[in-house]
Amino acid sequence: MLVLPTYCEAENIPRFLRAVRAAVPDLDVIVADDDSPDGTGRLAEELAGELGGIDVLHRPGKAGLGAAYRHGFRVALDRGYDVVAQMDADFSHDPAVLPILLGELVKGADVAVGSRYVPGGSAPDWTLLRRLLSRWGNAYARAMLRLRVRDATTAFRAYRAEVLEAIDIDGTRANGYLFQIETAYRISAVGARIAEVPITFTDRVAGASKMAVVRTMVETELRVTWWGLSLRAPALSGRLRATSAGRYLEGRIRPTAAPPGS
Ligand SMILES: Nc1nc2c(ncn2[C@@H]2O[C@H](COP(=O)(O)OP(=O)(O)OP(=O)(O)O)[C@@H](O)[C@H]2O)c(=O)[nH]1
Ligand SMILES: [Mg+2]
Repeated sequence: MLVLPTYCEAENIPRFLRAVRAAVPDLDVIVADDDSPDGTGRLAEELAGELGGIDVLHRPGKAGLGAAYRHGFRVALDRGYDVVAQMDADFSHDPAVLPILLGELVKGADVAVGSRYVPGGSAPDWTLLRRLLSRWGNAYARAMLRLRVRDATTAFRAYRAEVLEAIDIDGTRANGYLFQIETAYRISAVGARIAEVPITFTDRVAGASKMAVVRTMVETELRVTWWGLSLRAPALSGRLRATSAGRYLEGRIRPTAAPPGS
């Protein structure tokens, strides 16, 4: 089962679903759409009627890709699928790589991730600044959280279902891009066997980016620092958790305005 969160992907979704079907004909798909005003959900329904094996979750409104993934993963797990994959629906991830990720699970991995930061992987369309920020963010998260994966922010992954249950996927809190780091942290902590497959991450083919880069970076580093502190000094973080700053860092209270792309 492949879970695809979508928000305003009308320009991509028909071609994308066909490309997924062509890459792995027997892979079922869940589209988790947050009531995209551009009609992505309706288009996905049309494709579902035509191609079969596609379900569309019509979520009530934009709640962040983490929330959409949690929902889609839970539906896939409840339906008893052994393998649950995830990817962006904007062609940043090449559907032709799906068979390679799934193949890693057949070879014995618990999780396979499409990685920009192993030999052969890259993000050629990014500016030098964005590349440096992503590299640095990944290195920082890796050191702080003792991650066993080089690309902790990639959203191109395949999981064995047991692993999603083992990491308590329903108990994750992040709604935005941090969701990928939160899950990378959890799979590292439970000792999952992780395979990293090089990918070329290309910029979206069509449609607008929903990522506010600087805001996302700052929020991400704050949370990573907090989790790192909780890992190393549980007593101190336990005391901090009682304060409002601690509750914010814990993800229990949201900043006043929901950040774009969260
Ligand atoms: N359901 C849902 N999907 C979302 C939301 N935000 C983003 N997505 C989807 O999540 C995937 C990845 O997010 P992106 O929006 O591609 O990130 P982006 O805006 O393309 O940023 P860049 O690719 O880095 O430029 C895409 O398939 C989006 O449509 C959301 O709030 N809800
Ligand atoms: Mg994208």
